[in-house]
This record gives sequence, structure tokens and C-alpha cells, in this order.
Amino acid sequence: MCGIIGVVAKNSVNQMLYDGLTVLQHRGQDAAGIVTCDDGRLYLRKRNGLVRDVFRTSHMIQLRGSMGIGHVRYPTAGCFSSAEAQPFYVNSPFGISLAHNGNLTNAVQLKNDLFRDDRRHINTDSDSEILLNVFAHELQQSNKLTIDDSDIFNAVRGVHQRCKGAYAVVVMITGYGIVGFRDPNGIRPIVVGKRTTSVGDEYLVASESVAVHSLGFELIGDITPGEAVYINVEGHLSRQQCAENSRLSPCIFEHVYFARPDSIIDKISVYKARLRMGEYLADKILKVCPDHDIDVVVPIPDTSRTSALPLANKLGVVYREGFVKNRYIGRTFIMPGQTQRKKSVRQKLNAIDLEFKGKNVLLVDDSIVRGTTSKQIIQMAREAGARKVYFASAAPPVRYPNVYGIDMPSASELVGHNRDEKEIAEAIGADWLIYQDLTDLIRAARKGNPMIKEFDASVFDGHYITGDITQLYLDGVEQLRNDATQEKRRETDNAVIELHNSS
Ligand code: PIN
Repeated sequence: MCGIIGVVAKNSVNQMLYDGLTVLQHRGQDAAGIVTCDDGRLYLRKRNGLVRDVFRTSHMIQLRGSMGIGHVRYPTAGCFSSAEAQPFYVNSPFGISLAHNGNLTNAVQLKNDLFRDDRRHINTDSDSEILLNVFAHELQQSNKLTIDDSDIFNAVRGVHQRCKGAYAVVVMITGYGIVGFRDPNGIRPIVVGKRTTSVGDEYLVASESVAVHSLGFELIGDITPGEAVYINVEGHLSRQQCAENSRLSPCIFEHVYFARPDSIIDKISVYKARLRMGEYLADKILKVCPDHDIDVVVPIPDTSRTSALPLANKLGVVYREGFVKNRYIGRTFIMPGQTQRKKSVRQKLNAIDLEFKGKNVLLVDDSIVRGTTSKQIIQMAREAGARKVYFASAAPPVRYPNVYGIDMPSASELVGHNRDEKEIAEAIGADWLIYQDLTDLIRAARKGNPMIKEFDASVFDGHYITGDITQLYLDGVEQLRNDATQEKRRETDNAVIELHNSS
């Protein structure tokens, strides 16, 4: 998962892009980047790390201009080095920079085509570089020295014809403006905002509406599936549908966990969707277990709080914050000879024993993915003195890998893969486990916008809406994710050795 932003303003955009990326930081903490454009020149800063660590005052001063785009990246398979941080840049035609959230499912084919047919070299494993080169090639087809709106929309049309998968994209064309577009299934979110100033209109394109509001812009709305929005340097906006067959099938996992609750995606309030998830899950508990003996409902912070409260209310059971999260979790220092270890859940969460002692506790989480965290938390609840530990997941079992840009483990690492609910309960050590039904999860999201006919819920039902996902592709994903993990381990070890040698 990644966060993207683009701004065309009347004054410097560096601070706005920085602030926007900070509110989108939950979408990716692995790398950050900003490129701005001033007087036909581009200024770029991108590195691995959090927004606050990547940009120092000295970098910000360099990011000149009243137009720019930015990106925060989640670690995705194959993308670990700073060279693969976004935005990416190509110098022809015009100088184009691009930042992208999603995943192209025909990246291998495209890379081949770009080399053989378009004579373009791809220098990284990032599919954003592929997307950028496809866009650049398509724009080049206009064969003009000066381009207009229709040339840009035609280029997006070309991208839709060639690229498959999920993509929400911001592109900056040097000297022209910014383009935002979304794949024909509208899997990943992207919105547009506007601000009117005394010197004219300013526009913003971002992954989530929270960036629009927090920067003092007004939300115009979502970019629709297959649509492109072009804002030129003068601050004029034009938009056009650029795909032949578009339909809205947004990713339901945004509502489960990824998006901020204060965002509105495809007209659905993420916050309200999560409240409904809690209510519907309570209805299910009351139906399958009317004589339950739950004494207390405890959310696992943070996301599940929004669902856990209405869930407790509907059950008529007290809601208690039994876990405290450390907001200042420090970094793990790699010492020579050591491989980086993951921080344990215990360093992030601590139980308040008195909320557990002698009680039957229902822990609520937004989802169960690997089940490793859930297992440790259940153990912590027992150590805090709980009599019985029940577990409720506001989402259905995650059983299939994600191929649309969500950083999920491979199938074999999912606790829900090839296990029924009883086996999952055993694996995570719960006395009882209850999952949201998929129909209820969809109902919870859809109530916010009944016009949506279908969601991408592939991680729950294995139905990949782009229709191009074969078992062979999934096997490849499994292989890549495993290889990528190995590769990352090797890189860490090499970094440690280097550190050792240089000190
Ligand atoms: C928690 C978000 N949420 C917690 C992410 C854990 C699955 N995990 C998905 C539960 S927060 S596990 O919002 O970041 O606080 O099943 O893989 O162990």
C-alpha cells in the first residue's frame, strides 16, 4: 500500500506536500519522496524512511515551485532499496514524474513490451517505473512539441488499454500540470480537492480525503474508475473518462483497516463503515451464541476501537481499554553480527491486568492475517488473568493473497489459508473465535453508498475482479514474496557487515 499526493498551487507546495504525506503516512512507512517543478526544472528528494526522517529543512528549501507530487511507500515484494522509492522520472517526452499506489498484474508482459516494442529500459523491479514508461510512451504517440488536454487524456486511454491490475496514479508533466487517474475497476482510492484563493484556484489530488481536509481544501470527490483529471499550471481543471469498460469495484480492505477512519472513500465514511462492522458482528454473536458469558469487550488498538464500541453496546457488555499502545516505539538498532528482529507485540502493547483478572474477555481486532499478533495478544490476556479469552474479527477470514497493491503475506503465511474457523481458533489459542460474515462486511461498507454494486474482496473470497489472475500468477507471487523476504534478510546482513567493516 502506498499514499500519493499531487498539488498545483499559486505559491510553494513543498510544505503542503510534506504535510499531506504526513497524514497519509499510515499508507506506507517504508520510503517517502517529493518532486516539485519550478520554471521547467525538477527538484527531487526520496529516501527510505518516514516522512519526518526523509525531509530535513535543507531538503525542503530545495523543493522549489508551485506544483509537485509526493509518495509514501509500503514495503512491497521486490522493492527495498532507496532507488525504488517514488516518484519516478523519465526525461522524454517533456519530463514526466509519476507516483503510484497499486500493483500491475501484467507487469512482466509490459516490461517485455516496453523493451521490445517501445525501446524503453526499466531499471528497477518497481511496476511504477513500468507504468511511467507506458504513460510516457503513450504521450509520445501524439508526436507534438506542444500538447493539450486531449493528448494527455489519450495517453491515459493508452495506459488503460495496456495496463492490468490496480492503480491510482499522479503524474506531473514538466511545464504542463498534474494528472490523476484511476484504474477502470476503481480498486485503489484517489480523490480531488479544491481551494479558492485571491489569486486563483488551487487543486490537490490524493489517496485519501483526509489529506484534502487537513490541508484546508474542499473535497470535490473521487476520481471515478477509468477517469483522468488534469490540472494545468494555470489552475484549470479538466476531466475525462478514458476507459472503455469501467465499473466501480473498490477494495474493501481500505474500510477494514488501511484507510484512516476520518476519510471518505467513494462516498463511504470509513468511520461509519467500521461502526456498522461492530454492530453487525454483535448481531451475529447474539444469533450464534445468545447465552454468551462475555464480561468485557476489549479492543486491540487502534483500528478495531471504532467497531468494538458499538459491538459492546449492542451486546450490552462493558467496553474497556485493556491494552495500552506505546506511541513512541523506538527503532531497532542493528548491531554487528545480528540480524534485525521484529519488535515483539509486548513492546508495543501492554495489558492493564485489572481489566482481565477473572473475566471472560472478548478481544476485538479489525482482522486476522498471519495470526501471529493475535496469538501473542491472547497469551498476554491470559497472563493478565483472563478466565476465558474469546476473539472477534471485524473482517472475515483472510484466506487469499492480495494482488492489488496491499502488502499481504503469501497464502502459505496466512493463518486462514486452508484452515477452518475451529482450526484458526486453535492456531491462535482462542477459547472461541468469531468472524464477520463477508455479506455483513459488504453490507457495512455498501450502506454508505448503495450505488456500489461490487467490492474487491479477493483476500476473503479468492475472486479477483480483474479476471486475469491464474494459479500460475499466484504461485509466482508466493515465490516472489518468499524470495523477497530472503533477499531482504541478505541485504540487512550485508548492511551489517558493511557497518562492521567501516567502523
Ligand atoms: C492494527 C491493524 N490491524 C491489526 C492490522 C494481525 C493482523 N492485524 C492487521 C491486526 S493498527 S495478525 O490499526 O495498526 O493498530 O493476524 O497478522 O497477527
